[in-house]
Amino acid sequence: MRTQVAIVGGGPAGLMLAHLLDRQGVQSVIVEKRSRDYVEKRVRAGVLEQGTVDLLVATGVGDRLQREGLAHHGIELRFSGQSHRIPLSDLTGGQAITIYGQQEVVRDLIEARLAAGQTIHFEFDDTTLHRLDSDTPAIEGTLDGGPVRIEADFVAGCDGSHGICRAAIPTDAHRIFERDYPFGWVGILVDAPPSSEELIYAHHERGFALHSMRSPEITRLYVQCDRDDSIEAWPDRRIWDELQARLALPGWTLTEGPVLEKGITGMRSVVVEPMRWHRLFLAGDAAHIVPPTGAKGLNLAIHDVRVLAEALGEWYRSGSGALLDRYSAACLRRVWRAQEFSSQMTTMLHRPPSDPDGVEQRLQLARLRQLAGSRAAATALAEGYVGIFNERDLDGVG
Ligand code: RFL
Ligand code: PHB
Repeated sequence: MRTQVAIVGGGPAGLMLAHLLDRQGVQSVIVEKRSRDYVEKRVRAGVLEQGTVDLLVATGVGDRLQREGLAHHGIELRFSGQSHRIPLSDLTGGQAITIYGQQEVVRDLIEARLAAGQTIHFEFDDTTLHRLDSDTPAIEGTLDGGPVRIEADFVAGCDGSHGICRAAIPTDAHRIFERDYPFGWVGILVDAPPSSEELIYAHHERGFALHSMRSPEITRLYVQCDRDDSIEAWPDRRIWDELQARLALPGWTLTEGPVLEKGITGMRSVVVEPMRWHRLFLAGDAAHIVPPTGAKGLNLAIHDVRVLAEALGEWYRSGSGALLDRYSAACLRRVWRAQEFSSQMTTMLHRPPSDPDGVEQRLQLARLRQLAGSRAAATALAEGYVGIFNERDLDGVG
């Protein structure tokens, strides 16, 4: 098989890259380890920045998103038994976030690609990468039990945080910056209407909790757990008890319901520099991971592939590699800004495993009170949350 861009991974990054390339007449092949059913049901992100929504809509894959996505104009911070609203839109000149499940974005992109007559090789196994430092890189693997080789001009590594592409870069050709946070999240998807119209980020002495949603009928909830906890340690009743305690507010009730899905995830930050090695380009979680408190991972993945598609488009149109050469640096500025925002949100809201003299907790509360009392502080948070990252400095590769 021969194509122009071979894409490893059919998550949001890989699917959106293929979509943007297709719109410029650049051919691609996607290989995805999992089945279509699995990737369409994998529950993950829920918060889309305005820029992400605008790109999906502008490129013809936003119809259902516009119909079913929930526009949110504020978020709530809960701490010390009080609640404080950050009016995102008022503070950012009208920007909003949209609640729309990542698996819905994935479904829409798969549908668009298949409707356009393009292929996605699901259940592609034993992927290996070859000759990435030549002009003729290739991917090999097995499909339906038989060997397959795909030759290409470029390989896009969109295979997430546990993929093979990052590891294909020789250790002396890149640096990995990593930080593990000493806690994790237990997340549940619940068949019950949300108990609040907006997202609630709760700081509590028992630990962090988050109330989110997927639709007017489905609630998404997260509760801070220990880094090494297993999901078996969190039967449904324990999760509900912690959520009820951490989100409690006089006059407000958290509606419980059947748990549809349950998962546990560690919190870490990773950045790979540079995001390119010869003909291999990393994008999305393959290149960087942010702790989910800032709701930035999916949005960064979409931003990466927008920049990459633009650069590959230029290469095929004019033969110029100038934008490809700037790809990594252009993405990394936004990545580090998102890391900084996510790290601040994470540190401000989670209970550290050890805080013997209570200093950390007092610093967190001082910061939260500043957000509640200062328009300047709240504006800075709102800009980070909706994804206004000094556009002139961060956007595009030009
Ligand atoms: P993905 O989604 O992991 O997709 C990678 C794909 O590659 C496949 N793959 C392979 N395919 C072929 N050969 C191989 N050897 C392969 N190895 C792997 C995998 O099966 C998979 O289909 O990465 P991508 O596309 O970069 O997308 C990134 C996002 O998934 C991620 O950043 C977000 O989910 C992060 N995130 C959030 N981001 C937001 O912007 N807003 C949010 O509200 C938000 N909430 C979250 C989140 C992530 C969470 N978890 C579970 C870590 C909430 C949570 C709890
Ligand atoms: C979600 O709805 O899954 C969600 C919302 C906000 C976050 C992370 C995840 O910060």
